[in-house]
Amino acid sequence: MKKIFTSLFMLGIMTPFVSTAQLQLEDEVLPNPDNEPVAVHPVPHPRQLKWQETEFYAFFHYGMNTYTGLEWGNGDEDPKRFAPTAAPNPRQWLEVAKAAGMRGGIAVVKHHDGFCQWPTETTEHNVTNSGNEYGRNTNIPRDFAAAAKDLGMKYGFYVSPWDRNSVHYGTDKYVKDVFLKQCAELAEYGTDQFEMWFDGANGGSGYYGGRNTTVNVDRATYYDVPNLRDSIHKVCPDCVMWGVGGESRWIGNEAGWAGQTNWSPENRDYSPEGNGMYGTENGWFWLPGESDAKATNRGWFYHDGEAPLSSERLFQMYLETVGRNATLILNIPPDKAGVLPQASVDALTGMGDLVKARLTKDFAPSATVEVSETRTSGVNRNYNAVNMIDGDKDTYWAVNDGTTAATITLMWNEVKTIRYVELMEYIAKGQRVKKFHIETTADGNTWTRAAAGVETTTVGYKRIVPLNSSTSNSYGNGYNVKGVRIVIEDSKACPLISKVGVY
Ligand code: FUL
Repeated sequence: MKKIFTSLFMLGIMTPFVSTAQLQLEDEVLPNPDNEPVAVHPVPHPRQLKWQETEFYAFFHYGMNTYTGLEWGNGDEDPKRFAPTAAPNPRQWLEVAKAAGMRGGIAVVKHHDGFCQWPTETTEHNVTNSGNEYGRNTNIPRDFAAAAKDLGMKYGFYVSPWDRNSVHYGTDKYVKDVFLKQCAELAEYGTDQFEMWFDGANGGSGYYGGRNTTVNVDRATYYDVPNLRDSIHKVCPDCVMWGVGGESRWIGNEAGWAGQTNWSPENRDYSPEGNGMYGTENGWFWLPGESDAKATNRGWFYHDGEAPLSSERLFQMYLETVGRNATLILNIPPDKAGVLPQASVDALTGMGDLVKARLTKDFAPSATVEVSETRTSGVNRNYNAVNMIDGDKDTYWAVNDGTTAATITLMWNEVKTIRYVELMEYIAKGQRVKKFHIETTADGNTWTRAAAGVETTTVGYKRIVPLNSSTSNSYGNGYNVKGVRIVIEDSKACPLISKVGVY
C-alpha cells in the first residue's frame, strides 16, 4: 500500500497532506506476518463453514400426512387424525442416523398442512388437539433436540412457510403472528440449531380456515426474510437458513446428485431448476448446495408398502453429493408408530457400513508427498505439503501468489490397492480450483490418467473421485499403484488444499 501511496503522490493524484500517522495506520493494517493468501470472494460465513462440515445428515418427514397417507395435506384435516400407535421416538431416528455415519438431522415439525407437532400458541391446529394420548403428549422439537444433544448430533427443524390451514395465510398477520412466532418458539428448544429448512413450495389452493381458496404470495418478499434471518441469528448464531432463508441453496433435483462441476458461489436470482446443481463460477454470494433425497421408493412421508432403496444406491448418492461439494440430507420417514421401520434401519446401516468400508482406510498419511511448489512460510503458519495429510482441517498446503497450476505427488514403497481420491479445498478463503486431473503409476515411473470419464473441474469443500469413473459401480477390483498424482491445471488464484485422501 505504501508503494501505491507513493506512486499516486508522484502522479499528483493525491495531495501531499497525508500525515505520517495515516501512513503508519496503513502499514499496521497491511502487514501479513503469516504470509496468508488473500481470499477469493465470495467466502463462506463461519456458520456456513460449520454447516458444510455436517456433510451428511438425515431428514425426517413425520406428521399429519403419516396418518392420512397424503404427501401434501390440504389443511382441513381434523387434528384428531394425528394418532400415533405408540409414543413417537425421535431418539431412535437419530440413533439410526448416527449408525449410518450421519452427523445430524432435520425434523419436519410443520408441513404445508399447517399441523404443528409441538404445543404452539400460534394455532389450534397442533398436537394438543390430536386423537389420542400419544398424540397429545407429542412434542417433536423438544424430544428431537434433546436426543440430538445427548447423542452428539447436530439438529434443526423444517417449518413450512406455506400454511394451508391458517386463515391468515397471505396477510402480514400470518407472517408476524404465526410464522415468525413459530420460528421463535422453535428456537426455545435449542439455540444451537445448525439449519432451518424453509421449503420453496409457497402458496396455492388450500383450506385456509374455511376460505377454501387459492392464495399466491411472492416468496421473495412475503416472508420478511431479512428480519427472520436476523432474529433467528440473534438467538441461534450457527443456524443456516436454507432455501427461502437464502444461506444455502437447493441442489435443483430431489434425486440425490450434484453437478460434477459445482461452485458454491451463486447469484441470488439463480434458477434452482437450471443451475442449482452447478452453482455459478463468478457468483456474487456464497450459497452452497444441499441435496435433499429420499431413501425410500415412495414419498417424503411414510406410506404402507414402501421399501428403502438399496445400500449401494444410497452409497452412489453419497458419492454424487458429498463427493461433489454438496451436503446430503437423506429422508427416512418414521412410520405410524413414530419409529423408523426395520427395513429402513437395515438399508441405512448398510449404507453407513459401505461408507466406512470404502472411505475411511486412507493411504495418504503413509505416503511421501512431493509438491511442485510450496508457499513461503509465515511467522506462525506454514503451507507445507504435509498439511494435506495431517488430519487437521485448519491447516493447508499452498503455493505462492501468481501460481495457478501445481502438482501433488504421493508415493508408497509398497503397492496399494486404491479406488477413490478425495480432495478438499480450504474454502474459508474461497473456492478456487477450476480444473485438475488425476494420474497413477503402477511401477513408480510410468504415469497414466485415472478417472478419465470424470469431469475433474471443481473441488470445493470436498470432492471424491472414483478412479474407475463410475459412481454406480465404483468399488470393483481397484487399482494397484505405487503413486498418485493430482495435477491442478487451473485455479482462480493460488490453490489451497487442506486434504488429500486416497482410499
Ligand atoms: C418439497 C415439499 O413440497 C415436499 O413435500 C417435501 O417436504 C420436500 C422436501 O420439499 O418442496
